Amino acid sequence: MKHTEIESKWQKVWADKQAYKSENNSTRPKYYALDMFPYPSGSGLHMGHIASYTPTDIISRYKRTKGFNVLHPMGYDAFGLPAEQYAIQTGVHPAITTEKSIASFRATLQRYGFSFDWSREISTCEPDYYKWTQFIFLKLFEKGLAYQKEVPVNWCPALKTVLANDEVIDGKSERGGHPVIRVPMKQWMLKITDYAERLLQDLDKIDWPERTKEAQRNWIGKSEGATVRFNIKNFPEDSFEIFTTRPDTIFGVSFMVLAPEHPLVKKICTPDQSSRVSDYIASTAGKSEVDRKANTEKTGVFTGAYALNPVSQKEIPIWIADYVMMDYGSGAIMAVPGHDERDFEFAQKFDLPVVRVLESETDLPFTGEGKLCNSDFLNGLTKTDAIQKMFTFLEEKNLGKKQIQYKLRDWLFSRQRYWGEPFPILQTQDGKLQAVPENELPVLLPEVANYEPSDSGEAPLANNKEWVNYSADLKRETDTMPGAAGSSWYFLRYTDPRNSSAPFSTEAAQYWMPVDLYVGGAEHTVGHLLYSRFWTKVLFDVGLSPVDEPFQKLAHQGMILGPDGEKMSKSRGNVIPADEVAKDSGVDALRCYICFLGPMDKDKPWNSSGIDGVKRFLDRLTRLAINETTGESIATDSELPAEVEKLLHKTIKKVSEDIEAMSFNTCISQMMILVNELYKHDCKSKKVLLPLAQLLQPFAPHTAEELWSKLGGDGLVVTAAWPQFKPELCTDDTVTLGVQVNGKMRGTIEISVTADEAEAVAAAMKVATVTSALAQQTPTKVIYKAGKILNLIAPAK
Ligand code: ANZ
Repeated sequence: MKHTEIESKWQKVWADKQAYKSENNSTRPKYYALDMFPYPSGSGLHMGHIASYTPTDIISRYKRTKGFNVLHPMGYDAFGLPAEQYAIQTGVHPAITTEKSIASFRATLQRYGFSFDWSREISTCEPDYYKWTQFIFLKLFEKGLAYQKEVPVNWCPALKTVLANDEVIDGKSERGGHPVIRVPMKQWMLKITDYAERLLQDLDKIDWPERTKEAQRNWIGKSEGATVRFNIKNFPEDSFEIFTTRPDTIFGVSFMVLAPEHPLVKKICTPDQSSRVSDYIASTAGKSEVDRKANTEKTGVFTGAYALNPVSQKEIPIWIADYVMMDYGSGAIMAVPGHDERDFEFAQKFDLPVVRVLESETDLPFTGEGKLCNSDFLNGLTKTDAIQKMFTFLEEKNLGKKQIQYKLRDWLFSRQRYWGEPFPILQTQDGKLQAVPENELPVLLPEVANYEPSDSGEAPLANNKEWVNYSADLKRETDTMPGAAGSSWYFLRYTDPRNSSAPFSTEAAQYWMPVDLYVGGAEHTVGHLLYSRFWTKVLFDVGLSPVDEPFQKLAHQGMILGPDGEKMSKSRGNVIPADEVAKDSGVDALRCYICFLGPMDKDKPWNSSGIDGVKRFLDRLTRLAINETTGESIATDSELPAEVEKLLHKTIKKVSEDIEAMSFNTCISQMMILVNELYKHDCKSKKVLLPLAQLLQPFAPHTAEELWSKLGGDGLVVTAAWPQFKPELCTDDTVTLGVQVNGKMRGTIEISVTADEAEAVAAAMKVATVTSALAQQTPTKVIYKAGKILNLIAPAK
């Protein structure tokens, strides 16, 4: 039979028998294997999807046969920009485009035979799903974790929407690469910063790739330092705080820098500096955060005002510069050009004094460890001791205090777009916000005549006046939620996807959570993977989620590159269409080949001839069991040759262990070795072919099921209990044994672990170094322990 026929035949059987259905009320141990659900785009499923969904599918299939109740769901992250962009261009409602894409994705995923429990399929754009996204938003709102604020946002004029920091890459929008500028706008924000410390600490509880944890740690960016208050000369009423991680360097401060947006700037700036200051503020206003942080030439202007160093009482000029950010620390710094690179560059450019306060062999700026100098009571102390001493000093003198700072910003949560969840929020005429009553959820996404957002940033929903006017004195919020809203809790919904009275039941979540294995791209590290952790913690705090970490184990799949070793892209013309490969060689060959390419987490180039090798392996195995022309079984019931039996058990052991370790390429090669051995012995016995079909099942389920049924296996191979290996058959056949003569090592022999004494001695007598040590004598005594030691005793001559 052709592979396409075999595939559809078994897919139908699996579906009819609900072979992959997971049960909510089960006494079996559970296993939850999750894929990052796809965005159903018009361009369909590609190699990257298959490469990402194959590992979890292998593990799910394996765990099922190991007796686990496996939850392996699939759904669609269905709100988002592309469907909306398409709607703007064509007038087709995003719901229609999305539905079409979903239908095509579903059909493709089913054609690939992934073992999803389709009864749990969800889509974030369906009202019965986003009702609960809105419900969770209201929980955040009630807890004060969702608030509106006028903030400088990343505004993308081309897309006419604001973007979150993780959606902006090098000053350009992640989608489309359009320029992004900073403008102040009233936005919904989520207080993820309240959770910074827990998000950081709890990384220690989860089994994630170290580099991903480290990237989250850096994004959260915890700094321990101090705030220090500086008075301003001639402004006895005013003072300002700075944040520093290096209070030890306070004697090295030679100027102060305020962020251009700092509220004191206009007040303290002297008349003669006023126009320069205003010009500078105007020139930096539109600059993106990324540009301001970029290591370009420093800019800034003097305000004309002076601060007083609270420790030395020296007068220090106050400057403004855009390398100081308003939304970090206090929006102001004490500049220590001797020991900070940015301050040093600034001092060089504007000819400001550079003072050394730490000893070093090298020139300034020096940012390493050293002893303090030119620093009065700190002189001679190490940096660490000096920092501690300053903490105490500042607190005692009431000049400052210890402070912990995080780089993490609150999550910008509104979009001026159409295709997203409406906020369940009403506004009174005097601007007060209130929740839509819970029994009115979902707030359905209304129809609008025009999907296009306006240049002023007003969202398309504002066009539907009837919808906006909730009542005579209440108006609806017209922004929508960002794409990451629906994906921040979908893993919880899968546990109880048809619940209509709650986002999920506590019992269901209690049973299934946390996710045991989550596989997806590392590009989501500081977006989705952080947001999901945050929402789970909030849901935990309000008593809805039983866990405060959603994903116990995370793995990233590497990219499958084009045959040229470059990322597959249409413009490079190196795209290998998964569909065509599946059509030509079969889904199973494609799955196995993806595994065979190399370690799952590595990027690896596609090799077009390699797929044929894997296909040959599957065909060769099939030919051992099934007559190609008649389709009948040709397998025998004969006993296995000892070598074959041993290799079978070794293969069971290795495949079991390697699947657990997600080392799939080595599983495939081990099975190839076994098949070669079967050909060598012309062995077609069911005693090896049946368990081999079982081992193959997670990787090549259709081929395995066909083999299993032709060989007369019981029930379905996808649910048959995983084969056991006999440990005693898995030991190595031969060992290298040291041969001693009168207790002295004289040589080595390769010998079977079970060889008896006579065999061992005979082998030793063939080793020249041994016979010469014996000086042609026959040993009078032999000490032999199989696999361990051989000592030949002969009277000394
Ligand atoms: C004096 C100093 C001396 C500093 C020195 C560093 C080295 P992290 O580790 O990233 O937290 N800083 C504080 N607030 C800032 C802001 N809003 N914009 C830009 N820079 C700011 O960095 C903390 C250091 O970054 C602080 O410590 C401050 O410079 C600067 F030898 O204070 B430091």
